[in-house]
Amino acid sequence: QSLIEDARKEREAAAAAAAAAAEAAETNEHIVFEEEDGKALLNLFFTLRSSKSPALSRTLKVFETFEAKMHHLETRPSRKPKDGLEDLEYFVRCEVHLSDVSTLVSSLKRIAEDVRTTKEVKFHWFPKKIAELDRCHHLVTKFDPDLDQDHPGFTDPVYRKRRKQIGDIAFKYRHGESIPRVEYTEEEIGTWREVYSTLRDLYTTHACSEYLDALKLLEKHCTYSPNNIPQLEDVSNFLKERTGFLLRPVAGLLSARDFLASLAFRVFQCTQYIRHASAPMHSPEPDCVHELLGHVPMLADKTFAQFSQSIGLASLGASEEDIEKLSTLYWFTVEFGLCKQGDTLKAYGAGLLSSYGELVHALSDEPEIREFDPETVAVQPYQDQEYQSVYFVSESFADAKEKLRGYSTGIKRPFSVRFDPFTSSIEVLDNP
Ligand code: HBI
Ligand code: NLE
Ligand code: FE
Repeated sequence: QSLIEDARKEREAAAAAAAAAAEAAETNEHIVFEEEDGKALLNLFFTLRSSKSPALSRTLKVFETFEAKMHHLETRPSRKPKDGLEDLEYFVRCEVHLSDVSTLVSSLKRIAEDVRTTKEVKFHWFPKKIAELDRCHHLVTKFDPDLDQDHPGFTDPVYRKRRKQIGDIAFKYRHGESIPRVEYTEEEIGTWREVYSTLRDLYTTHACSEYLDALKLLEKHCTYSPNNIPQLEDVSNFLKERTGFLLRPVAGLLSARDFLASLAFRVFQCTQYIRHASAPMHSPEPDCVHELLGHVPMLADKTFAQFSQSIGLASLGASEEDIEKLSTLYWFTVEFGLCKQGDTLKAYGAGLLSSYGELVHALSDEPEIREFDPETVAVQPYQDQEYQSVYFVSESFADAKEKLRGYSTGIKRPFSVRFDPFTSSIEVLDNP
């Protein structure tokens, strides 16, 4: 238990250091980030003791500091006076930057008593320029070899150290830089070789034709082979020429919001470490095998690239509920999708194409197979530990793309977005 606690502290310290570094980098950056953030509507209830003057002016100073836009301020004598003094109860409704909410509330707690709050998110911040993806770095701790006792690397200190080392590349990375190369060890290349050779044999019968075409090109032009783990920088340059997609390194699982936002810019967030040598055939978390063998060949297909970007664009500034639905759609298409080819079923989902075990399972007669329909898929429950029990089939990527377009127009947002490929930025149009 204390091991977990230590690991957690270490990770928090690393995250704080990374945030500080990011801030320092931001001020030196030639691209100036606009001071922008999502907005929250905050309801605050608190009591100011009259024995503690000048409590009111100090309180107002807090609101001023955080540039809170006051919508309402109301006060009344407290109904439970203490020490015979007339305390005042306050109700404030104001609009503040989403990222300031917790600091504002804790500042207020130092002055006022009985502080109670409720919050409504007005809208979520989202990146408008490709360089702002540097701010989409919120990791979720799931399947973490430092924290999860079931992770095959949990009891392997060498593996955990290696993960930190490779993760550091991602923490330090900024948009526009070339992706540092990793010199993989013999053991790591051994893991890659095992997965690559087993999967390579299966692809002929199990992978869709778009995938097979792209894999051939990657083998010819991009150092894909059983004996070499391709470098993200080389693969990124390859994809850039094919579909304009870029890769950027990431240290692990990102929040769904941040992950999907990058797709809007045709940027794919890629892990650079490899799965533990003891579990080559299936990993519940992404690793470079999953990114390079699962995602990359599909991202080289024009229609699939458009499909991926559309999910990203639909996610920008969306509500929590819509992000959840889009994540689920992403899960059952980009990760675990099947498609028809002639009269056979083939895999195009990256989670299938990078897992020998699940690829065979998905195309056996065990799982349930249903037709892809965005409305139903968006609310289909799923788990991310084991093989899926249901998969969805699309007629083609063009068909899936059209259906998704229909679904996306039903998502309610107070604005619409358009990607400008000349500047790699998002134009926001306010809806009347
Ligand atoms: N983060 N690094 C990374 N890779 C993923 O594939 C990924 C992610 N975060 C969320 C996510 N996938 C999906 O669960 C969807 O929610 C988008
Ligand atoms: N299960 C996949 C694999 O083993 O490669 C990874 C899935 C990541 C969502
Ligand atoms: Fe993935």
